[in-house]
Amino acid sequence: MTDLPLRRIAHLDMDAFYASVELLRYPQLKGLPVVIGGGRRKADEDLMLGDTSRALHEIPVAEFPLLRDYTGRGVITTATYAARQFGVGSAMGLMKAAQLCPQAVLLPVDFAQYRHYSQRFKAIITDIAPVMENRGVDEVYIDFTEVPGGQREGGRVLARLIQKAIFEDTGLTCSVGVAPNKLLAKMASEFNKPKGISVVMDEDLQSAIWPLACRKINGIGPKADARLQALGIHTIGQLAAAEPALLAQHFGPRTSAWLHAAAHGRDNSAVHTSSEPVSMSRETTFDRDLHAVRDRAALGAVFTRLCEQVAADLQRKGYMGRTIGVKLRFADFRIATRDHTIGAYTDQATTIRQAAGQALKRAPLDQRLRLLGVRVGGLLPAAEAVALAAGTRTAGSAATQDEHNSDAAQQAPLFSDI
Ligand code: DCP
Ligand code: MG
Repeated sequence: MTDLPLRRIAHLDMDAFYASVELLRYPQLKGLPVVIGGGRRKADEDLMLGDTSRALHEIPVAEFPLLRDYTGRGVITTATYAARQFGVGSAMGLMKAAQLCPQAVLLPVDFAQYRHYSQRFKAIITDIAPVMENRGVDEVYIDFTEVPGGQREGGRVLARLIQKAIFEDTGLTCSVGVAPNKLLAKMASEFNKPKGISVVMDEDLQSAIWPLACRKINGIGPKADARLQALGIHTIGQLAAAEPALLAQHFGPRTSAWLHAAAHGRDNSAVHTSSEPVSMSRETTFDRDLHAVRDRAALGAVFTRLCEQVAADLQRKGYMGRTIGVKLRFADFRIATRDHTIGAYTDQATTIRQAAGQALKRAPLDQRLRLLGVRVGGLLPAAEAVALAAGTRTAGSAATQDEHNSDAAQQAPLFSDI
């Protein structure tokens, strides 16, 4: 008899996502109360353009716009954990928040930036665990069941690996819940935020899930919750114990059956991989470990072929991308990834090869390599990418490209230089 692997489903949610992305640009704001909301205002323009000779991370904290100076009807999209201590959070009006935490720094939303990081962290996940369902800009479900290591410590080991890979590549943190299904995983990812991992097994239902409010079940909104409360049902445990006939009377046969199953932690829904690819990649494991300098001709040829294959994949499927990444696995099984973002979307092998070479220059190459991979991320359907280029190609993006291309400081001749 063969034992089927336990179904292990993860829900991963980024911590204070928009705010954390802003802190990558403005690390001087780390630890401070920061809220993100509203469009760009004059104060934000002044901040960015105040002194063009200095980098964003050099802007003194004292120059940032504060919540106390805000007037208008904008709402908070998110707040750093330091700001949440004052009771401010998502969906609250900025003026109301200003009363609770006037000293918070207020930054405008920059969706393009959040989308970029969203694609990036998702590409890292699918590199490690390919069955991933997109749930929005900052959350995904991942099927750990068949992934090597996905069963270890109930999924904790793989969750830790993914957290680490995302942090090393982006500087962003996330929280992960691993459970027998999506329903429980979604609840579990909140248990230890931020930077948390929570593992829930079937036998934890009573202790970990039943004390929670019914609202924690994804699918029970404020209206259903109010009706449950009216019946004296506040916790998931109470919902589990409720008479099915009573629930059916108030919610109808379908919903009541679902409520009953959910309260017992039952959910069979599949992890749906998205139809829109986040990235495309090709990789090769070598027959014997290769050295970046001594085997550079062989490695250079493989590298070029991988770029050609990814380019062909992109062209065949009709996508273009602008974040070109390399993945290395060393003789000791460590993995390193490096990205290089170029000014314009591409599906061309030579452009990919050039950018991948730049990414590779920043990777440690002192050890023998077992595996080499090339990835193109930040994908758009080719038609959209072309339209975007026609409409918005600016001096700015051309400059970015030049800057990157002139950055070819040569050291030891590595295969990236071939
Ligand atoms: N968001 C928004 N408006 C809301 C809620 C969220 O614009 N009412 C945006 C901003 C968040 C992002 O979506 O950064 C992700 O939402 P989350 O609920 O996951 O919140 P955070 O990631 O900010 O914080 P947490 O650490 O609690 O997940
Ligand atoms: Mg989040």
